[in-house]
Amino acid sequence: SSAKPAKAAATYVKPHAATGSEAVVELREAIKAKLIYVLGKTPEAARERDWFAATALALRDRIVDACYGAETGSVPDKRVYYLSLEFLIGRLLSDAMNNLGLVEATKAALGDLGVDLAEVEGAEPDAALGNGGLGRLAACFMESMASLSIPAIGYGIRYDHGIFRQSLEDGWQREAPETWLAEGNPWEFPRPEATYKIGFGGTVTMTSQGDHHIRRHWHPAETVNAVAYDVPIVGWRAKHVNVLRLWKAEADAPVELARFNAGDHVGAVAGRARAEAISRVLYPSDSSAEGQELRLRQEFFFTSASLQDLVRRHVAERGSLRSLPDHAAIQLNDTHPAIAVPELMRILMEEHDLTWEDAWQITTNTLHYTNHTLLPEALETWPVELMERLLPRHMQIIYLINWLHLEEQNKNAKGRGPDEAFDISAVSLIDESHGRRVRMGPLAFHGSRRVNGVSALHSELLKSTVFKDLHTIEPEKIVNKTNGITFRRWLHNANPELTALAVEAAGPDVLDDPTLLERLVPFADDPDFRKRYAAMRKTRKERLAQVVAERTGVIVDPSALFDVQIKRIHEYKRQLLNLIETVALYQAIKQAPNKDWTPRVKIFAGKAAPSYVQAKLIIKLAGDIATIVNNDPEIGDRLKVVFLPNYSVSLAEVIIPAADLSEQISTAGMEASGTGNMKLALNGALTVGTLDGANIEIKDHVSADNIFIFGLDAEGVLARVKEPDYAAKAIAASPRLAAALDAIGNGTFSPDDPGRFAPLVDELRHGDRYLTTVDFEDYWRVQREIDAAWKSPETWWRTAILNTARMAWFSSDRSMREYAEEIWRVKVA
Ligand code: NBG
Repeated sequence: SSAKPAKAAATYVKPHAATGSEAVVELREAIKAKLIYVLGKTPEAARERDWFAATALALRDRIVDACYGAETGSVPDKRVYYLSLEFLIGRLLSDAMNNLGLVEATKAALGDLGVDLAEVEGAEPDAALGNGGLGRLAACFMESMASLSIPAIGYGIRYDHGIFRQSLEDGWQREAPETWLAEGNPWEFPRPEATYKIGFGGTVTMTSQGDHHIRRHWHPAETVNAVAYDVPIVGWRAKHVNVLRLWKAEADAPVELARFNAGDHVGAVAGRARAEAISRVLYPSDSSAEGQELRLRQEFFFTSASLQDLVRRHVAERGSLRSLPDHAAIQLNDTHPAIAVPELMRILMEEHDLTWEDAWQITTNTLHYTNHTLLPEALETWPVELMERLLPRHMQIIYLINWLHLEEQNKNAKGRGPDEAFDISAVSLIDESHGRRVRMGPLAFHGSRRVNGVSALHSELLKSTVFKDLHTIEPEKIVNKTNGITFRRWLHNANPELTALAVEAAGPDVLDDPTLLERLVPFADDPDFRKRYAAMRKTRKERLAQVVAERTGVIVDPSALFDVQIKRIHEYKRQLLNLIETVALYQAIKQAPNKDWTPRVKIFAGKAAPSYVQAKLIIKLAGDIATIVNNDPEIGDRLKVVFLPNYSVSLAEVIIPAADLSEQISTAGMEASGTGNMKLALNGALTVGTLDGANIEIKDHVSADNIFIFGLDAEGVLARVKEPDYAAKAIAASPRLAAALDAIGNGTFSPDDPGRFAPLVDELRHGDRYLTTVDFEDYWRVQREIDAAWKSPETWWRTAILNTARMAWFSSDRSMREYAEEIWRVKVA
């Protein structure tokens, strides 16, 4: 794992006689050659990190071969461009080996060299260029597009530092910079020839073109270079390779020589530092807009570079930009690249002489926008003043887009009935009520051909809440595209034991067509299969128990129910609900220690945004509860609580196959989709969840008998928040809840600082925006139902198998097919 210290000593032992097929021999020699000639190391001196780089380079050659094998030189009819500020791809070695069909060969080749593949895999740092679900979704989509042979380029930022490294210091989250590039990245190809100038600030001039035609031209005060780095993404069975193109920011002049020569050695590189800051760090906020100038610079930087790149490619291949919508579909992943609307307009008008009307028609037929949240604090808006200073030309274009849009609405208003009428300010792209701000969601909506939500419920809520009025104007624009996950990573690679069982029961074609997982359904009633499914889980739980012991020192019993909640820490995701239930359970066990309790291990992992005070306090609470509960001799193995630090894609790959229970307990209406819910259910964890996001569709697929649903639904939430004192009433009605809150609030878990958790408890008693108190009793009820279910293993494992068998629809291949057919109009073979 990435958290493991690199071993200084060589693990190399003298190679024994080579065995195996030609592929193994070839691969072995290739890896050795990379080690010696590219890395300049002898096998004796090589560390695991060196073996990793050598292996990656050898496999990358084969990916390149697959590239050229496929469609040499042919121009695809239509390309997809996926613009995302985040790509949480994690490690790439197992992906590459698996998709190239070289897992066994690589293992044998390294074995011949006396090197252990698992150790080499552990030496790869996670490419953690994302915060959570949004970034991981982009990574799953890239893999699926390659597997479906959809010609696509992903565009993002090559951050020097991805999501911060989380450690716990006395239970408090500490953040340290993440350094995935410290030893270089063997997967990437630097492309200095693909460099674009990105402007900021400056002025706009006008020139008259006769016929009262005025042309405007932007003269930026400052330019930064965007330099391309390409990471090839190989699809399943190496039939197709796509590229993830990440932009690095560089200064025009690395050093101002005149200043340097005048003795100002620091000032001479200040411009360089300012330019390079743009791709320095990933903003660590998930579900809240930071509103900082550097963030807007990042957004414009990568959007402009990507648009310039794809426009140049289109012109080279097709000549006229008028056909752009026929050959390019651009997907905006959330509003982070929404500045693409005015930037594409500017490029088309200023650099390619198109009229406003033509440019608008091309723009709005090429762009598409995915919304990923309804939380008001996460909806991006930028102060007009900042936009005018940083992007003066874009601000003018936005004003004109808005003016034309509002004119149109004023015209249409005359024909509208009273029930269709709306306040014109509701559809304006400029918010005038909180200081003047540009609303990026409405801008992306208005500039796109299609807008999608990420689960059925979420897409419906888009229509009735954030985009209610824009939806009335264009009722065809919003469509749903429920999220998915790539089964290659989250089943085949993360859980080879379960994959083997699936292949045995459903046949090897299940690797190509996950819908064949349905063939597992009859096996749910086969006692022998159930036993082996349970054994698979046991193996994975033993492995997780080992990791838990290594990283937290807590010893857990693999025969206990492993109950996991792994995701970003956020109040709406309600880790606090789970922790309050943990306290109530602890109190109940203490009151009746001799009752036949179902032994549980509650496992938490997730990062909090560094500025999110309540979320960090929730992490501390988990740690403090763990300390008391885990050390209480009266409790023993009946209950253990674990917070695993530094949650990451590779840690998820260890936890998910080991989970018995998946906590998906957000306040209904607030989790746009969730994707961890899909990974866990696919691996056979039973879900305890609210009717929120994709949980609803998971329930529809696995059937209501095979999932534990509790709490208010989205409508219920909307109704309840209108009732006065709903939290006080809920607490008064539940002595169990009241007692748990008292314990947390009075210092039972924080004797060193009894008032520590008052801010959490006070918020629940007096506000409770996330209805934690309201859902508590039903959550407690369903958890006891789960305790009882665990006691009948036949039913439990039957249910688990049915979950795996019925999750095929949540493959991101299905999502990508739907996008291709219904949004991008790209044919999929
Ligand atoms: C997140 C949602 C998740 C969803 C992912 C991927 C943001 C802004 N949104 O529910 O919270 O699964 O996006 O769509 O990160």
